[in-house]
Amino acid sequence: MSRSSKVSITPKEQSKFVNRVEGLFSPEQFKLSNEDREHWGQDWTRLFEVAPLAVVFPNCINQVVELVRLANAYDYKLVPSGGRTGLSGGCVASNGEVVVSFDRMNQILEFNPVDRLVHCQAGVVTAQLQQYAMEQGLFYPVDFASSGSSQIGGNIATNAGGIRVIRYGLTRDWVSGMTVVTGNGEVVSANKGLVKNATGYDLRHLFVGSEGTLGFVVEAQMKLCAPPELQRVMIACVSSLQDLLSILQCFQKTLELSAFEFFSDLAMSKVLGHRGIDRPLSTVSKYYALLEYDESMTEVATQAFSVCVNHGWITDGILSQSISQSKRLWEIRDGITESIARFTPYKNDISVRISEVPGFLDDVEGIVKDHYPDLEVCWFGHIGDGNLHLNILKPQNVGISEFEKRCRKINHLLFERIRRRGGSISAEHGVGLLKRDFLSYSRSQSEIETMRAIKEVFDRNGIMNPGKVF
Ligand code: 2HG
Ligand code: ZN
Repeated sequence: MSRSSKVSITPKEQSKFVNRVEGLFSPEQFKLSNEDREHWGQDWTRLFEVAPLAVVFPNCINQVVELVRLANAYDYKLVPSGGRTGLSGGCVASNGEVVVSFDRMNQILEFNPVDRLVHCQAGVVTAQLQQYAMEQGLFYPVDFASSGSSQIGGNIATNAGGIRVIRYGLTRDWVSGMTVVTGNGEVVSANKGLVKNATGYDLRHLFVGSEGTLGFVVEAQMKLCAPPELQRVMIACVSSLQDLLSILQCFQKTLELSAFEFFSDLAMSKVLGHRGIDRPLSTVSKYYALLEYDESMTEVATQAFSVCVNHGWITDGILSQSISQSKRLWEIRDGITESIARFTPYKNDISVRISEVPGFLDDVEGIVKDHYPDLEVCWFGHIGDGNLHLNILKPQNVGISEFEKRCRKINHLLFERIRRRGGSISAEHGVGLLKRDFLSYSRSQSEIETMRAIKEVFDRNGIMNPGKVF
């Protein structure tokens, strides 16, 4: 287990569970070993104890329904498990829960070229959908570093964002319909792929981002769009965080960006070291911005680049000349999470309105200087969406609990600033376990009570991913 667990799972409890599921699932559809429970019972966070009772692999909607019924009857708590690439403990099972893995519900069921809709099971991997879209001459634009493992069900459950939100929006914008098995064991088909549907509450949007606390997404109809033209990638050297928004505005005046990302030199150095790659440009800068746009806009982009240089906002830069060079430049941004994973980072995934970004970066910079002077702090994020990822790296000689305690203390200061600016304590990773105790910084008491009331409607016995979000 990644952290020694206080919850002990006895073989007796496990065999009782096996007796109850035996008629519903074949023996290869559940796993009980320590190794398997550890593997499927956690996400990419390494801060929590992992102690599920068992892991179950349903292969159809009916089996999910049966499992939910069984859980209601015997008070088993269920934790969904997709690609397990989450970063807030949203699918960590630390309390004897049954993990429900969607690995075997990984089929693309149907494609309708007129509707441009792909009907798929929850366990379809993001890259699989992207590849399938390409084979149809179309495009699935939601993309992130974890697209090779993350699953559509998990993306929906967390309303995953990623690197192209600035142009294409979030997962929410690409879900045209979905089927959910609620905590009460009912099968809900929300919206059914309609473009227009004005028949009351759109339950689809309630399930998006609900982190499996209301029900488990089992199928979805995902929209595709026309592919963009070839993209160009630029990395620009930026000396001050405050200049980032000026650069963004300058480029956006004349062209549409597909991505506007930033990262610090520390973030870049970690990737270069971890992957053994060379610096893309000789100039060393405190920060870098990565911009992506249509190739036909190269001249316009070069003009915007010159304007930024003249203002002193950009000091140097590199522009990709080929597809492979674009990939190499993206590799630096995409490789950050993986490269810092061994430092057990404490993650902050925070956001404000774009217009608030400069003041907000000032706030965060001040807090980091005052409270983390002795720690490595890795800055990066989707600053074009107002979303900052702040990773505090754990020094080797400090224990996880002590480190976490310290980070949580400082969270209060950080989150108070976010509250004052009307921002969010979780922009895209979700609340999960990591941000649960801080929810009130972003949501009012009455909002939280409303969410609890909604949970009761769909999950009257509280069996779906309990302890997550609130
Ligand atoms: C990204 O933008 C992901 O790469 C992960 O949201 C961010 O590791 C993180 O903090
Ligand atoms: Zn991100």
